[in-house]
Amino acid sequence: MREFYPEIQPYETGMLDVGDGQTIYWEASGNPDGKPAVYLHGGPGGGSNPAQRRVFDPEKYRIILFDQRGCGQSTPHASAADADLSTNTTWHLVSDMEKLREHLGIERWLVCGGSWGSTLGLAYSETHPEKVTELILRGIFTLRQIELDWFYEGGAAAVYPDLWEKFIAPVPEAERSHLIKAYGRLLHDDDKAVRERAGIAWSTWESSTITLLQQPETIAKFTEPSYAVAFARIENHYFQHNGWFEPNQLIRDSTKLKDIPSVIVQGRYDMCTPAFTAWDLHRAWPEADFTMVPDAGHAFDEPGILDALIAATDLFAE
Ligand code: STX
Repeated sequence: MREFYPEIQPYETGMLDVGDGQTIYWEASGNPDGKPAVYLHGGPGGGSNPAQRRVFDPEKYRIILFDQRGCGQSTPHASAADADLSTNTTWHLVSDMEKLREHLGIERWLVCGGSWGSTLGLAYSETHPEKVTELILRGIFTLRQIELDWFYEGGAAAVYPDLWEKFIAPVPEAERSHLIKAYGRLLHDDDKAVRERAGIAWSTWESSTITLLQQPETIAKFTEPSYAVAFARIENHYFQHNGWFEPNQLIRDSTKLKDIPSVIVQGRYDMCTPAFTAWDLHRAWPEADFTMVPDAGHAFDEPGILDALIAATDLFAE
């Protein structure tokens, strides 16, 4: 089993003004003369994480991480009382990636992402295929209604009835037939306590179910109140709009990717983005290498997932 590369620090960081009053945090680590690779974090709204640097050989890659609009160290932060998410959409993020690529003087880069990072990676690559040298995607999520219904409207309650009870607890009974909509209201309530209770419940549900076995440290990190409110608000906003995609758009348009060397990695026991989506993508895009890890959940640091991801970055480093 491959393990993370050693911890490293960025050799350069910055804040990029992307317009609409939004500034995004970015960082570069590894080898400044190495092969450019960008890692797309999850959520949306999850923010980058230093461990994401460590799926790349730092001697071979120039590793770029950034915080998508409204989260992490990007400003303004979506947890603010007066947060306005109207200029935070998938297509704004795709255009931010182009601004960042140009700002860094990168012509083409390897794109790697999991979960929502796979969604954004597909959206970006289907829009700008000529900018992508290779694509590495894990825990495939395409924001189809069936995927949202599975995780946020009751499907996964079949596996986690105990945690589901806690997820729906903040929502008045009369509103439980549309939980995403009900949460959207609670997350923007005038009362900060209501917003935080909702944000923490939302983030607890997600962080408790993304690993095969629950990890208390993961849950603690993702339920810190301002992190949780920003994460939940941004996810909820994207889900209420189905990511601004047409139905099945990302899978349908995967034909545009057939000439890009690509790897898809999916955990069999991924409860957040279940394997049927990765399978549908594999069927539509047979040119991409496809691995179903038999004993893993959703998160990128699950052993079999990490092993397959690093095998892919090592392969493409040559
Ligand atoms: N959201 C899946 C996703 O991208 C539907 C995701 N879930 N949890 C995360 O990301 C964090 C690890 C960032 C908490």
